[in-house]
Amino acid sequence: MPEDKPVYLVLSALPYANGVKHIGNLVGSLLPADVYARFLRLQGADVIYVCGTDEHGTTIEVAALKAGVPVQAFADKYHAKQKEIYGKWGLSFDYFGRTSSGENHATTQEIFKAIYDKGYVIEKEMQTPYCLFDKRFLPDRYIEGTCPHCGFEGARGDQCEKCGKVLDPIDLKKPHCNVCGKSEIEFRKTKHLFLQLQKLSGQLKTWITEQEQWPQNARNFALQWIAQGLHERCITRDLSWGVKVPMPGYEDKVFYVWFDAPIGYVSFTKEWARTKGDSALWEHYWKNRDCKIVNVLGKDNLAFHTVIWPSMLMASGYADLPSQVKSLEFLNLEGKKFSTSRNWGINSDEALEWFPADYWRYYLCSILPEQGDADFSLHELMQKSNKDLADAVGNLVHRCLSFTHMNFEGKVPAPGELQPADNDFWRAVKKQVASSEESFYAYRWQEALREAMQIAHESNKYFNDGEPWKKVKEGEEGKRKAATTVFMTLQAVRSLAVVLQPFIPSSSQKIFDYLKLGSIEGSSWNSAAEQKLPAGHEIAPMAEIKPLFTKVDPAQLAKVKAILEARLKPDALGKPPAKA
Ligand code: B3M
Ligand code: ZN
Repeated sequence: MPEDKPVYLVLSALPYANGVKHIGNLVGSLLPADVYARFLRLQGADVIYVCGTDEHGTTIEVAALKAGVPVQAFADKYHAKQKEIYGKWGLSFDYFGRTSSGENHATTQEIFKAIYDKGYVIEKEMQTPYCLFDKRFLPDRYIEGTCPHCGFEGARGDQCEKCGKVLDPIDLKKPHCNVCGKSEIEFRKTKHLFLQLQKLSGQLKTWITEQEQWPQNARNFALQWIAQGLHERCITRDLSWGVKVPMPGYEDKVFYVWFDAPIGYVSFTKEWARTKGDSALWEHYWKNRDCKIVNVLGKDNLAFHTVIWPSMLMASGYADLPSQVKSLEFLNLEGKKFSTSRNWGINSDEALEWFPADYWRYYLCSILPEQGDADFSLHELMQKSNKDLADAVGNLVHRCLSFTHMNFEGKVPAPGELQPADNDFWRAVKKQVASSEESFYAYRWQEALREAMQIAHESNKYFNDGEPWKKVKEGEEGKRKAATTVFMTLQAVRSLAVVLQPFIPSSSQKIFDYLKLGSIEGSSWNSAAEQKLPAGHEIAPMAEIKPLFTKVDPAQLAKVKAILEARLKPDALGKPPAKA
């Protein structure tokens, strides 16, 4: 690999293999990570995008229990299913692994030993909830109760889903067993292992303070938590499904899911390296000061990515710390929070039955919750698909290409002498290519999309103002002017395809097909600022040039809305759902 390429490792939070994920989950990590990875590839960076399913922990166990399926079979099913769905969304993973892999088990034990040997782990007796009815310990999701911080009634033993605070089961008010539903719980003493976060407090604080490139919410969250005082965190559980603890006396325990899950990032990179026939290649991303490790995740996962995982890396010295923790806020659906328990959401598989992936990708990126929570509205999805995709992009491409067929035999015409308006136009295109790039590197990806889309607006305006359909009828001079307008617009169409590729990859590829330019993945971002189509270049035959997007109609929308509302359950707090 050439030395001078910038090196990136893009990681999106690992979705639990507990079912099919809803689009709120996608927009919070998988999709933005994909967009960034695609952008970096166009930049010519040495980048890999790594993800996989998070398969341990009581989230999966409880879901499997409720489905009446053995947990291994359950995880197999949803790993495969999710992988298939993400393929349809156009998520371009270089590797999509599973935390239940042998590699992840081995790497987790290795990292644990390193942390242990360096003196950051202690063994303590701990009061652990035990269900007298089921005769079993109740770690994490097996116990639920009221959050002591925000009062949310469905808080789990390890974390409150609502306020994001990390919890211990003993903190829960009014706890009940999630298997039998009873409150016959007593706390029993057992031995557990604890990571001594407090020992790393100073080092963490210094490091986080230096991370000025992190989003505000990530940095503030971490610094506030440290300021409140870090305590040791239990890293083992009384379960059998998970990574075994390599210590005598721990035969009946496994590591806490959040201990082995982030280690999956490393293990998957190792597994990817092996598929490349070079098992040491993982170190090029994980033990390389020049590599930027970019984590993309929802704000509910901040605690683990800003403090706990970095502290595991610091304590073990096993691999480099992340450079960026790009945290996304939440997505609401029609004004209400996505909720699996209330059945309020759009699943990633059904979404694609309703509209093509690029419509979702475009709309979701256009409201990417970077600065605060975003509201997903079906009406707005329709409006943006119709106005931005169908009108601005689709029409531009179709008009310009069919005009090329009708007047220039399907070939890029040779331009006449450029006029100030033509030069201004190209300057504007170049400016948008540059500002979109700048927004990408500043981690403002919603803005990057807006900047890229601006090329479509500029191009439509330029084409309209040029009135080539009139000019062609105005003799030789007019025809030359029309040729210039078409030449320039075709260049801009190509540029537009490139800068939109991270967001709507399959539509961008179609534009390249129409322009007979081959695979768009082989092009570069920088080429979007250049006029790459030579005069005389032949485009695809008119019969192959189909409209890129079809308009979403209100009836179709109403159907989707009815489906969603029909299955909404009363919310967990017992209140009937508000009418949308
Ligand atoms: N599976 C939580 C989630 O899906 C968890 C993320 C793990 S990232 C290492 O929201
Ligand atoms: Zn019970």
